[in-house]
Amino acid sequence: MSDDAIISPDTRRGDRLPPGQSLTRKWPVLHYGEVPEFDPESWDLTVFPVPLVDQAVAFTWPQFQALPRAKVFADMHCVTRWSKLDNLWEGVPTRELLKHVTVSPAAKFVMVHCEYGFTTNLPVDDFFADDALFATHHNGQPLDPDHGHPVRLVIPRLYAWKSAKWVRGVEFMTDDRAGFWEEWQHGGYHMRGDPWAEERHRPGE
Ligand SMILES: Nc1nc2c(c(=O)[nH]1)N[C@H]1C(S)=C(S)[C@@H](COP(=O)(O)O)O[C@H]1N2
Ligand SMILES: [Mo]
Repeated sequence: MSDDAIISPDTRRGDRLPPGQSLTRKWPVLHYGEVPEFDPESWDLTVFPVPLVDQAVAFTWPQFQALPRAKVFADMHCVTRWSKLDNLWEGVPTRELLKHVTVSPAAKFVMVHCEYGFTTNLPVDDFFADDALFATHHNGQPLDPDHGHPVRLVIPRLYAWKSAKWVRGVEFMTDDRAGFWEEWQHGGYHMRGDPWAEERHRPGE
């Protein structure tokens, strides 16, 4: 662990393994679809829509790289029941966006948009948690393409499917909408996904 890291509060629990999870020492790769190619010329990270933000912004790769950075020490819990503890992530805190846009109090949820149309939804407060990061590095190394290079979201206190890889956009919403794994045809995963409450699936319809 590094002295200057933000410590995710879940790593301070006496028992760091949420109910129904097993420890893994390896780092599994888990996603739907192909691993995208990274093109620094065309890559951007967009934040929208007006009027939920006062202005839509798009960070180019050089602009994103110039943003202030932080480290986060956190555990990772996949809904398929593996947990990987002791991760040191590095990147740009999600809260950094608040220095570039004013978010309306009417924005209650976020839809995260990724390459190839992958999406995931979460409450705005979880998105802006102190330990939430747009990560570029893991344990001192740039992310592998498989793990989300160049930028993935890390939301340590929710199940890892909310930690979207190859993130490209942040959409604020007044009402919640299901992302990819949250849609019924892809499993109906939970709209929030708190591992300590075992919020694996959405309550049935
Ligand atoms: N773009 C994208 N991000 C994604 C997924 C995905 O299918 N597509 N799967 C999620 C799931 S289910 C998990 S457990 C984590 C796994 O991250 P890892 O492959 O780096 O271990 O990525 C999440 N991020
Ligand atoms: Mo997962």
